Amino acid sequence: MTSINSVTELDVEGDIAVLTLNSPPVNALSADVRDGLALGVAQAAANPTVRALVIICAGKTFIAGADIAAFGKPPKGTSTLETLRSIEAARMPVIAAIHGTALGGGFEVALACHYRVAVPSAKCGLPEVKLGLLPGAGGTQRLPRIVGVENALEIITSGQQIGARACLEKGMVDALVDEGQLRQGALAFARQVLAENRPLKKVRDLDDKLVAARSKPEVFAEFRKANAKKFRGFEAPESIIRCVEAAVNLPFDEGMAFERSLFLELVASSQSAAQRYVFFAERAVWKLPDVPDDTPVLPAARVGIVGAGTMGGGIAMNFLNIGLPVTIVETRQDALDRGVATIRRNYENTAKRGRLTLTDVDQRMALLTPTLSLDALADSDLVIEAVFEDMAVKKTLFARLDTIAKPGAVLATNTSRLDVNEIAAATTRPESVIGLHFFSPANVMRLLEVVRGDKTSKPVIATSMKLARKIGKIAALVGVCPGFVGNRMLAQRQREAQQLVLEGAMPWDVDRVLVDFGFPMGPFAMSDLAGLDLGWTREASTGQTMREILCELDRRGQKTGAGYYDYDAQRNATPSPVVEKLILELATRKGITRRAVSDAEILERCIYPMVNEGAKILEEGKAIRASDIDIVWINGYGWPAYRGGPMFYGDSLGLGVVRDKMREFHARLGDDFRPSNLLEKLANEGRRFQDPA
Ligand code: 3H9
Repeated sequence: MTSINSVTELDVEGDIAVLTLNSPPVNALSADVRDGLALGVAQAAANPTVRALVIICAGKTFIAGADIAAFGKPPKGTSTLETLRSIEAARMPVIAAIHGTALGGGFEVALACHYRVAVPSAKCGLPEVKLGLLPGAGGTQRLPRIVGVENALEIITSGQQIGARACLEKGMVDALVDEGQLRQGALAFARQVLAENRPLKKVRDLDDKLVAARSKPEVFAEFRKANAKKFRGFEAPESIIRCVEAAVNLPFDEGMAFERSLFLELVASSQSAAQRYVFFAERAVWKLPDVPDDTPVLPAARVGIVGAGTMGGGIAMNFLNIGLPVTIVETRQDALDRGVATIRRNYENTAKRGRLTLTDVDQRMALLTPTLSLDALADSDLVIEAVFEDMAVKKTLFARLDTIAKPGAVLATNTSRLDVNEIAAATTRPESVIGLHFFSPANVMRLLEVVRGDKTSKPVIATSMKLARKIGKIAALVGVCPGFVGNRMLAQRQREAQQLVLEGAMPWDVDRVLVDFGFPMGPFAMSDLAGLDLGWTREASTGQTMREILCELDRRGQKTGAGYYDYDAQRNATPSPVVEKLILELATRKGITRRAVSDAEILERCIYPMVNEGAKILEEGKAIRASDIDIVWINGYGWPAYRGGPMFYGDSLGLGVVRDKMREFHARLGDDFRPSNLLEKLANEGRRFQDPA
């Protein structure tokens, strides 16, 4: 065994050399790893007895890609492209031996090898698109030469990880070897290559899979059209498509140069900076400064849910999906039956789309116990309340749960805005009470706000976070305040959207500006979708807001065919002249002289107060870090990932810019716009939310 450098070793078995990389946690392509690879290949080639080389990784995975933290820093060591060139040009067959995940630059290393073998549990993919990048080490040029243009476009623009068996079918790996026997399997494969005198298979020389697209250039136009909605706003997918076009139309080296130039553009883009930030933010949320990793967790094998409405049913599905038994309680048989039927229908729809078998559906439904008796929750480890948003109702329920639930059970409320401390105080065990704020539809939306009360115990927090991860959510731990993080900031945007409409904009102006910014939907279209009458009653209606006026006219949103917009039978929206007239009347009644409101003002008025509110949330310690707030907004409210979340957006504008605009609005429009202390402080110091405190 020879040590090549601090992260690579070379050893020789007979006439085959094995180069082992060992750079935890994921063997990312750091300067040391690249140097080690290039030197190792050279050293193996210089040994006259060596006739083949296996590249393998220690630890839990093959190379998981470029070192994401190193982008934008001065380059060091052998470049990735030089490293790959040295592998491909080696005098003997080089075989990549893959376990774990060969991703991005890691899979590109494997593609530069002459052969690839993998264990069945391995996965390969080019996920750069998720970082606002494209595969910049030949992935866009080599992959289409193996899997064809249509497959390559799909794989690279989705960034999906592909299981080893599917990789074998597509030709992305050449052979599977037994699980746990990667080294031996790769060595046996190498011996076979030598025995059969197989050629050095260089992917760059393949052409047959490209020919079809050369005579059918419309493939690209069709792909763009089919994915226009999915790619809207993102820069990387279009660059990827152009690179794959280049693979088809240019000689390999020119295609590589083209890929390089587009890759460098993306690395320097604000979108990629934002998406790389989000990558680390998604991992930071799990790190809780005062709840260390070794905090004991409580059992969570049996789940109880109170309320079989849309929320309760959706929440139940999360646990059924991972095989946990769920007892679901309602007060009336018809409501219970309806809830259970909805869960079954949701699963059956998934089965119709081929993503579950009917046996899976039956297995999941068999785990569900519907009941009208709260007492049935006596053996639940975790009880989640998903009943009507009413403090008195919730307190009564928690007082009862206190007498029913077993000692140590976690008692969670799914409230989206009520005081978790007050709910906890209705029990004799506030340390067991926590908020688990799921977003609707709860079986689909990735975000979970985990709301810690003043007395919530650390094991209860640790258990909730762990369970969140298990059901595939991304969780942010937040503190108790009205609306928590997400809805508290949303209230700022909603208030301004309403106000702007009275001052001079129309709902469709506000929606257009926010959709152009990157949200999937504007606030008024969103309200129409959710239903304007949520929480509205005719008796309490005062006719003083647009929402009340519309509800009084039975314009309650999409479901009634009219809300802020008019809807046709297919629910296509058009701006409503009726609403326009009502807005003008309301403004007159309120003594507001309408004026032209610019798109820039709409954006600033809707977004900057959110950034300011986020700063208050941080100041009050209701979120652990700015990036947790960004995670909430990206995963719960459709904030475009390529803008990194509201706090990152504030940082990228410059907090001085946000603060100055808030001051200007404050002077003109009043106290809602007073810059927070933290915003003032960071702006004065020229610092950012994301800088360490
Ligand atoms: C690229 O390759 C560009 C090339 O085309 C062009 C080159 C010229 N870099 O996720 P985990 C850290 S772009 C740096 O919790 P898991 C991660 O932050 C790259 N750090 O584990 C975490 O650190 P900490 C394309 C990385 O088991 C720790 O490793 N590749 C990188 O759930 C564990 O990570 C990708 O986009 C990295 N590349 O999942 C793959 N990867 O403990 C990105 C991870 O301090 N990585 N870390 O929080 C992944 O998808 C997952 O990490 C992986 C493991 C599936 C590998």
